[in-house]
Amino acid sequence: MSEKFDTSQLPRELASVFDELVARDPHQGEFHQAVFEVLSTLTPLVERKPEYQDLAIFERIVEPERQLMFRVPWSDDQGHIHVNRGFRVQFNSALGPYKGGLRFHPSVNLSIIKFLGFEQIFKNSLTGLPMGGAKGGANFNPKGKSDAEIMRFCQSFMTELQRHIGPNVDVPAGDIGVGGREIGYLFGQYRRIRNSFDAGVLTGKGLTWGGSFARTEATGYGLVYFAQEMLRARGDSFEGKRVVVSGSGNVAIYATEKAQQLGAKVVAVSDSSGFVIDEEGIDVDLLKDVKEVRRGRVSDYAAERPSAHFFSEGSIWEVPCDVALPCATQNELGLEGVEALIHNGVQMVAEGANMPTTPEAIDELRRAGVLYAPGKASNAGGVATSGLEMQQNSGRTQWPFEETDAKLHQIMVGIHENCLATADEYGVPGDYVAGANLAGFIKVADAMVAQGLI
Ligand code: NDP
Ligand code: 2IT
Repeated sequence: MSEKFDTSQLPRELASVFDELVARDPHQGEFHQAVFEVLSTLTPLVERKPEYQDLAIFERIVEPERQLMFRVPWSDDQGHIHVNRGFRVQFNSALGPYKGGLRFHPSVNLSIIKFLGFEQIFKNSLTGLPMGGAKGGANFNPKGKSDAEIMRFCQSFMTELQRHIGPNVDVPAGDIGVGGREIGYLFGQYRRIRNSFDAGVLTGKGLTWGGSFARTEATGYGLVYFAQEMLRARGDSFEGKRVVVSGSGNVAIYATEKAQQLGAKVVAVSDSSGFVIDEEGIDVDLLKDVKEVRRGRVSDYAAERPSAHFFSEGSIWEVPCDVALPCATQNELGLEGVEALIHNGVQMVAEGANMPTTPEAIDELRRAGVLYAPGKASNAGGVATSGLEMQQNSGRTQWPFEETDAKLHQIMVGIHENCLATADEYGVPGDYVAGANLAGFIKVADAMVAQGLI
């Protein structure tokens, strides 16, 4: 996979960092992709920040501080024993305790957890809150499992993970396949083993036991707040826009809700079995009931909504729209998808998922002049509100929804400004990718310089 990255476009110093990384871990394609994307925007730092090279900051920052892999044995409802592999990659703690989600999905492997952990470092830096970067999870498939099986899996996972986390050490949260139910089971087991109500050890908790208002909504709302700023910077708004949202999980549902509150019409959502077109606009209450309460499929939504049609063939990106919000998973939007979007006149692509757009597809968006927001900036609202949950836990308090949502909004406006100001400062005005990477990176790198060789 690494052959597809053209290191000749990097300065020699950064190319050698990348080549050595690929040689060390040749099979980690997703991780290579995430690192290459960041390095390819850092060229100006080679000259402007000679101390980074002298102190091997580039070499150090691409190597996780600690990588944990562990056995997760559990028994199903029939008493059969299964074994999964658990992961926690504690990538960088220069700015604060490690922080980042847990993903339960059959595709999870070390490459995916490393790419997510690497992205998380710079995303967390952009939020302005004191959080390092980490990610974890397991190659466990929650689909079709009973609540009791999910609970036993979470308990077994936490029995090992609890040795490695804590409110000042590492603070996991949700990601794909890990939502409020799983955080509940994980927190219960942590509390039991440690005999300690450390509310700040996990975020995304329930509202009566240390959770924050607006955390459930935060990633989707934050994405739309960021996209709204991009439109506003061009004298435009969401009013009257046709929007396509991929996925139908936590991020997709609340991106849909906020976009529609701002006057847009979301005409399509999806899951791994297909997509739904609803020309009346997605009925968010029905979607929440199908996905959050009944744990159903988007085909169930279509079956209950007269204006909706389900398609198991074709691509959601062929649905004409002004704004596309990929909110499912990595590399879900490739060159073909982007070509279809551009052909249909898309104005903006803003990422809710982590690394959903392939490098070729990003190049094509750039070539066509389509506004593009990279996930590490535009989906930072989730972890930012996790940071707000940690603040509330430290203060043994809980803020009202409106107050927390207003802070989230302010953070997203701030990230947008920071991306644009940094892009200007480095001579690439309007380039959100370079702005996000440079702003996120410099803060972490400067903290590493200040803290010495560790
Ligand atoms: P959920 O598990 O709630 O939903 C995931 C959605 O994406 C589902 O509709 C799922 O469909 C679909 N999906 C997942 N994997 C695939 C795949 N391989 N192919 C096709 N569809 C897929 O996860 P979230 O909404 O929390 O996460 C979505 C994305 O947003 C991820 O990239 C995550 O890393 C990112 N993110 C999440 C944050 C959060 O706070 N939750 C914060 C920032 C980013 P199906 O049910 O069929 O699998
Ligand atoms: O990718 C992400 O930023 C998340 N899954 C949220 C992490 C968190 O700690 O809230």
